[in-house]
Parts: sequence; C-alpha cells; structure tokens
Amino acid sequence: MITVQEYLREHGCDEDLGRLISLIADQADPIRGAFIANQSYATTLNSSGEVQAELDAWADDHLIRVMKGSGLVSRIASEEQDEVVECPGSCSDYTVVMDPLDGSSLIAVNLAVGSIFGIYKGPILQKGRNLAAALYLLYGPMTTLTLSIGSGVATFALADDGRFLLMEDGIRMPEGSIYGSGGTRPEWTGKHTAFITSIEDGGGKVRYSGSFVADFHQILKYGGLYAYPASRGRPEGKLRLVFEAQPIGFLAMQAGGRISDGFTDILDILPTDVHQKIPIYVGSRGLIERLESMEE
Ligand code: AFP
Repeated sequence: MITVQEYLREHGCDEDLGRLISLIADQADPIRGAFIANQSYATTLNSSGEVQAELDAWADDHLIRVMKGSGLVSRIASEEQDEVVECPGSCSDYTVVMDPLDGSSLIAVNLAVGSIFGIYKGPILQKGRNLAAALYLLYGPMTTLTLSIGSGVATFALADDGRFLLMEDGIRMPEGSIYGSGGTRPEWTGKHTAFITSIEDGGGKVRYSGSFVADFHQILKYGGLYAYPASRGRPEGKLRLVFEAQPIGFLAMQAGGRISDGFTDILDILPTDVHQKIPIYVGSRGLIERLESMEE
C-alpha cells in the first residue's frame, strides 16, 4: 500500500510542497470530526454574500491556523475571507487558495461535501495552468484525497490509522453522459439550454447533488459534464474562479478532461479579483469542445 507521502516522494515532489500537501491531508480527520458538533448556520455572510454555516467558519479558522503555524505557506486566500491572509516568517513562497468546505448546506442531510485547495508558487492571481498542485478532500462514505502535482491525478482513501492510501493512480476521465447543471431552466441562456438538451437527446443521465466536489468526482471517474452556467440574472455564474474553478479545472486537465467558461479554457484566464465568479463547464474533453463550437 502506497501512502500519499510515498507517492509524493516517488513523483519527485518538491520537499516543502510535499510537506504542505501532507499537512492539508492531515486536516481531513479533524474537519469531518467537526461535522456533528457544528451544524447550525451562523449569522455571518461570506465575501460572496452567502450565509455561512458554522462549519464553514470553523473549517476556515482551523485550516488558516494550522497553515499559518506551519511556516510552509506565505499567503492564504480563502472563499470565507474578505482579505488575503499573509503568513509572515514562512520558509517557502507558496500560496494556498481554498474553499474550506464546499457544499456545507448538505451536511445537515448527510450528503457528501468537500474541501478544495490550489497551491501556487508565488502570488495569488495567476492562471490556473500555473498551479503547482491541486487537491480536494471528499467526505463521503469514504474520505478521499484527489491530488495532482502536475503528473496526472491520483486518489487516496483515509484508512483507520490516519494514513491516506493510494486507491488509483493515472486517473483518466472517459467520455461519458452523466451531467448536472446548476441554476434553473427558465434562467438559463439559449446556448446553455441547447447544449443541455443535446446531452439529454444523446441519452444523458442527470446526477447533481449540489456539492461541486462530489459532483465533479463522479465526472472524473465516469465522464460527462458538471456545469454552473451564466444565467440571465447572474451572468457571472455562481462559482468562484480562484477557489473552485482553477483547482478543479487543473485536476480535470491532468486527467485528460477540460474546463471552460463556455468559450475559452478557464485555465488560461488571469484572475483580476480573488473573489471573482465565472460560469463553469467541466468534464469530458469531447463535450466541452462541442459546447465551445456552438453558436451563442
Ligand atoms: P457552498 O460552498 O456555499 O456550500 O456552495 C456550494 C456550491 O458553490 C457548489 O458546491 C455547488 O455545486 C453549488 O454551490 C450548488 O449551488 P445550487 O444550490 O444553486 O445548485
């Protein structure tokens, strides 16, 4: 059985980056351990104006405290923080961008949720293609870690002894027909409606839970499409470029899939604001290319 630490060494991962990834992996247990105790909604709003669950704030505080204390991170941008958190005294130049708890409203109904991380060398506002690593924790029937350090994608499962053990390496996203789209049909744009209809006409099967990490993970394994599109009332979509689209897009690309805003590859977009939102289409390469070739 290969542990995540052994995998990182075998793949020639930079030592500090490997230590940082290990540190993040070690937080899976405390985060999922907090689910029972912290289920209510706080009265606070996050930077995107969304009501925070207590757990959102707890996971955010916990991760920032652990990373700040590690000396391995220079700055942290979190979906839950208005401002970038500077970490003076760091021995490295790594930036972590994160959604500490993605899909947290699903915890009350015991559906799978996740945590998303991107790690850059240098400043925050970079193209997603520059990521040194992207990873997510998925708290489902198993707790898993899905990771890329730029040499393919691997998934590890958390064992009883606290180690993440390799389940699958070299994951390739197949062409597939599972699909899920956020938003509501009356609000969708003409192009989005036509695209989803074409998938349905081709025998597509809807699977959408409301947790980006969980919904993406099944697309990674089975192929197909996850979308959170622009809508008439919300042209920028709902999901965040830096915290969600870039890390998940990097993982999709490393598995042979694609991420797009409907027109262009999201990994080529230079963010101008940490909290910027973007319409997202992520999934099998063929489907995304078909979407991009469709007329508006
Ligand atoms: P939170 O991170 O605020 O819980 O939002 C979840 C999310 O950003 C993403 O995980 C889901 O895919 C999407 O929102 C679900 O949104 P809808 O409830 O509008 O479908």
